[in-house]
Amino acid sequence: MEAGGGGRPSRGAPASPPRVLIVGAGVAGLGAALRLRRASRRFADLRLLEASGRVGGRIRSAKLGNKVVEMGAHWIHGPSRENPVFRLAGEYGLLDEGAMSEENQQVDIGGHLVLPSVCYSSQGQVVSPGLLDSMGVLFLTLLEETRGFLHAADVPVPSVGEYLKEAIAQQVKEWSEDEATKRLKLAILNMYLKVECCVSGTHSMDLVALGPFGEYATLPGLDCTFPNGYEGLTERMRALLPEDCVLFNKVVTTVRWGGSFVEPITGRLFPVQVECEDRETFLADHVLLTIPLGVLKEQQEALFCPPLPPQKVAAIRHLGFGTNNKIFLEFERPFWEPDCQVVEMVWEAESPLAEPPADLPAAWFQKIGAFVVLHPPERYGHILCGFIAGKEAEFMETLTDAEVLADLTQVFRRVTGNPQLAPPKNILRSSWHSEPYTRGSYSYVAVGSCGDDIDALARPLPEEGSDLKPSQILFAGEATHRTFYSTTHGALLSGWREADRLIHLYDGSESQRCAPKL
Ligand code: 6YU
Repeated sequence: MEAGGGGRPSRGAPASPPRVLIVGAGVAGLGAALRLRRASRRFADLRLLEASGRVGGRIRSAKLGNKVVEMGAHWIHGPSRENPVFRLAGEYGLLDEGAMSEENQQVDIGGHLVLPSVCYSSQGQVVSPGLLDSMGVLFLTLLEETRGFLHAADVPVPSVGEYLKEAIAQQVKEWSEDEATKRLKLAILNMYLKVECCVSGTHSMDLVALGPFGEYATLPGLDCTFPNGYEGLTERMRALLPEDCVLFNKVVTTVRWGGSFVEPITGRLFPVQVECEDRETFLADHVLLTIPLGVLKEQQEALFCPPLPPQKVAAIRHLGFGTNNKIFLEFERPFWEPDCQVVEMVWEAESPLAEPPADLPAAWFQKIGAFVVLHPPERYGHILCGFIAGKEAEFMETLTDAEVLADLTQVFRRVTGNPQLAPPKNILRSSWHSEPYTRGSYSYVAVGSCGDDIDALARPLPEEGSDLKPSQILFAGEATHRTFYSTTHGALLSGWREADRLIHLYDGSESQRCAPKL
């Protein structure tokens, strides 16, 4: 290997087309591949290396009995024209009429889906809808306030959680009800905090940075699902690529960059060499990495040679990547009403102003704030999907199905006050923390990091100002999108962004002429 050659690629037609490798065949990687191939014939020398045996990554549909459920991404958040996932799904004919309607696209929920619900307390009672609504409004009002610190010079406290707790403590002083009602109100607010942990994919909102929180952007449109599975999207994307374009079971273990690697057969020189677990190596002019932040956190030191520059390493360390898991439970008969779409649970001894239960084996299940009822019942039967975030979610992964089923049956019996309630007949769970090629669920801006870290993570290598060949390694994936991180549309847009970077690197005018449809 020699030192890397300098300069931008020449503007004239190169002797050989640039060779591009994309690592990871989630929606970011597939999106980038399609954009490159559609933009120009120049990018015909393109392959995806995928560690697992399937495309889709964190878009993963599965079967519970004969029903299709989502182990990863669930909704299109903000399904309207600006959302590229919505546009693609619509173009591929994957959504139902209701989701495609103009009316649906115009609803603006500000990122918070509110569905008809029932809320049970740990005392075995249904919580009054009035009390629940008033606490829901209070919680969302306080949460909205946190967005106001985006451009503030100073923040009163480092985290969203601390801000909410201080604001709640102030509210409590003004409450005039009896002690039992005050306790219940606090327990309800605590339930909303747990749900918010799932939304942000974090163990605690105390870990989520206050200042940058308002930078996450929402789009109009009432969140919708894929009737036949989210995976239809990524399967369709894959089908639009040449058959041999995606190589499966290729776990990339080393990315050597800034070099000069000779291809024996052609004598061509490449700046990057990628090595896989099976020892197979690939040479490339450009490698686009869409590896999840959880994997980068675990493996960045071993993965890159030479090591990543300090700013990139700091971004990987400081940004947050937490676990949000799902537990699907199928019941013979529902214990909820037909119009109910969410079953919430309030643990009366809990409060945002007190420490959460520390005994994971005894209380892990108390972290589940809500179960979504899969809708409509004609399609799903009677399935609840519980969301659980953080350390409790990671602990849940260590249990057996039978243990989870037994614990949750006890919970349902307790909250409904029906000791005879039949256990669920079927269970299916995600375990995103244990997944070797994900190591968690999605990213958030943690205390000690900010949007600039997202941009630092997204910047290609070598860094600007270097005289080495540019854009040898590019970075995409949900964690690299500054305003839509943690979503499928953020991931897709990040893939397109990096594809465009390469297109412009070679010939800006050609990419304009041959711009893809989307
Ligand atoms: C959304 C939703 N959603 C629930 C759960 C999860 C996620 N998301 P990928 O990981 O897909 O692809 C990388 C590939 O790389 C993969 O195939 C690997 O196998 C491969 N790879 C790894 N290492 C490798 C190696 N060494 N070599 C080769 N290959 C390697 N998003 O829009 N709606 O409802 C949800 C949800 C349980 C786990 C979600 C949702 C997140 C998306 O799934 C995710 O962003 C994208 O699929 C990622 O695509 P990718 O291509 O980047 O990576 C204020 C504020 C708050 C902020 N948050 C609010 C938004 C809330 C987000 N919503 C989440 C909610 C649910 C329920």
